[in-house]
Amino acid sequence: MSRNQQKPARYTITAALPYTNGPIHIGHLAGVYVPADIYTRYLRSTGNDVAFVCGSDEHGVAISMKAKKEGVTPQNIIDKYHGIIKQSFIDFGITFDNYSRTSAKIHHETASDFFIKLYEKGDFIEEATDQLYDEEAKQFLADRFVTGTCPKCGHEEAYGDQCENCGSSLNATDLINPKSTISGAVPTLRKTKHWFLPLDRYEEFLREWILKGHKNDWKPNVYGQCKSWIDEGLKPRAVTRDLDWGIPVPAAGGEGKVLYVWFDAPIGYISSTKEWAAREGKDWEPYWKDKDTKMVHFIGKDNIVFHCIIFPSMLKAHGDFILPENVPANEFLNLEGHKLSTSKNWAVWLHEYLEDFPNMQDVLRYSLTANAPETKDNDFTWKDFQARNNNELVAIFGNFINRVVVLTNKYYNGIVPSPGEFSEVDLNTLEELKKYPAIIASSIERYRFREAGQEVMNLARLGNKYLADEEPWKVIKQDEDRVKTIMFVALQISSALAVLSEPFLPFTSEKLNTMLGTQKLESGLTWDVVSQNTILLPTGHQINPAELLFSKIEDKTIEEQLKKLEATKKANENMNKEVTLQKELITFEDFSKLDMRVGTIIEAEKMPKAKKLLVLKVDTGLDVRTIVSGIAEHFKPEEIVGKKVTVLVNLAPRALRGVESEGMILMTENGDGKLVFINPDVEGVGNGETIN
Ligand code: B3M
Ligand code: ZN
Repeated sequence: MSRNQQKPARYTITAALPYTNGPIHIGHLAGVYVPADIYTRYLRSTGNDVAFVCGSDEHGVAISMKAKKEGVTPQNIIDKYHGIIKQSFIDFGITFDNYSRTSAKIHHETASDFFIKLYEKGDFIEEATDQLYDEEAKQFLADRFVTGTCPKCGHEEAYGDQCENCGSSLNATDLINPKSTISGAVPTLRKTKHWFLPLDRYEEFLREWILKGHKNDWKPNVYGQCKSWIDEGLKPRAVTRDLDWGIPVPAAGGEGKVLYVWFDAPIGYISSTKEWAAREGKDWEPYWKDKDTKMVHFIGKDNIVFHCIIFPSMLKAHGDFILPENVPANEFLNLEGHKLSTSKNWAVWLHEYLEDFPNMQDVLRYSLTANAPETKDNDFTWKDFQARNNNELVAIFGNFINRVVVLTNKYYNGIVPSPGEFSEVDLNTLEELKKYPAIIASSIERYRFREAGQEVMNLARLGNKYLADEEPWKVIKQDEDRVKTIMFVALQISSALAVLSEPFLPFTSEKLNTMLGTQKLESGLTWDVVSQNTILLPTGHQINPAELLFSKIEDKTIEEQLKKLEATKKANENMNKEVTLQKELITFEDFSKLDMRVGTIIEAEKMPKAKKLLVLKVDTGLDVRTIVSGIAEHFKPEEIVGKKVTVLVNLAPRALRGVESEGMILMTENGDGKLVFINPDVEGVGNGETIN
């Protein structure tokens, strides 16, 4: 029996707190937020009591690095991106009950209290140990302030606290060949006191709770990672840092130290719940302390160790809180065959997507769900995005609904007709319809959202095929009563679709419910109503006019997106290009000998029998002179006449192919390898290009 037929339950659903060091992209949506939202919408639609909480993760080295890079304070960074991220979630219909932030006072208090409870219970090991230190930057190196080779998998860009390649949680001193990301220096070791969570003491608990208790219901990719870490042996982990940005350590000797971001951030789920409950006049404690509450953490695979090993050990040590029932972590989404990367701008940013595809959130939600990296990394391509939209949303779902609503308005002024006797096809179709709520519920409850989303599309296929086979637009000519029955059946399928699609296509579902006027139904249309009835829209019910649910995406639109990515790739190549070494030093006297003037090209022609040379007449302000320039493969003569250029006028004249050239026009090369003139408004020239 699927859960939606059991008594309503209480759920706490958490979604990973995004770092506020940049906007969010499709990988975040696919990996964490759309699956979490689908699950939550389904739970609400089946009458459960749900707290869906999230918030901005505003501490940690990632924020400090971004601030340093942009020359602003960490507070500036978190204020800028907290707002952008929060708005993106609203725009994409991610229905958090609360979206908080870890810089909030309520979180500082909650996290500090949590630390003090463990501290006073003596759960921490307090110890001065050797930690990596950057003698140039004069600071300890933790987390992303240091990179090196992962001792577990050999990945060469592992961070001080974690390897993103294998997901392992690391101590910075575990890294092989560590290097400071601040100064590039090789770190030294210095003693400093920290508080350690003795994970090894929780091995037995973790074995019992995970390896025995969740062997069959946790996803293999999650269970497998947990098993390998536990089997490898768990070590004490420092939960404090020598940093100036974060929650101050509330313990003697904690001056100048803060809580480790991965100690405080998961507690952010608790503080977000408290903040929500206070605003709603609810009691937060049942959501975190009642053994009947079901808690599910939605995360990406790089967060598994923190949500399955470290945070549960903290919760166990604290003693007041429940543990997660499941942590259905997704793998990573790639973009056009390459890893999504904030730093390389290799991403589809949500705010930019909406500029290019206004009001098409559901198309992205649908295509990301259809390609969700649920069991392995997967790839988002713009071609697939277009195909999902045109071949499924437009051609099946949209086409079906449009026919039903247009024909009902055309034949019956929008009034649901009274059906005659059902044919065998009608009865079989209604039997099929009856199965879908449970089929989709079962997939959702097993966190198989790709499968569930395709079952919703299969329901649309059922309707689309039924209408195409029954052809009411033809039958109307000879058997009006038959058409009434066909349209009646099709309207029932449409109503079921309006409800069952809501977790996946919330914006479409809302439009569909409006078109069908389901808000006017006495009992309202819920998952349970759809599960128990196939007659959902009664005879005589008035529906509303049709509106298009989806529109075709043309090839040129996709080409524009691919061009944007191409430009990003070029810019990255340009940034990564080998920079020619600096020439030997010259004195200021040497430099002052150079006489460079603004000039204008007033004539240009190709040098006969010399494919690279143009002969130019240049007005240098001093005179009009001839200059021979090797730019014939980059510019047509006619396109540079009148162009302002920078001219080295006191270069000794030299004869080129019999023509005396008096000076040099300064050029450089852009990311595409094309020569460009050096002048104030030239774009796309990367740093470090030679100027000759
Ligand atoms: N801020 C997300 C990340 O690792 C991290 C999640 C915290 S959830 C408590 O990118
Ligand atoms: Zn690794």
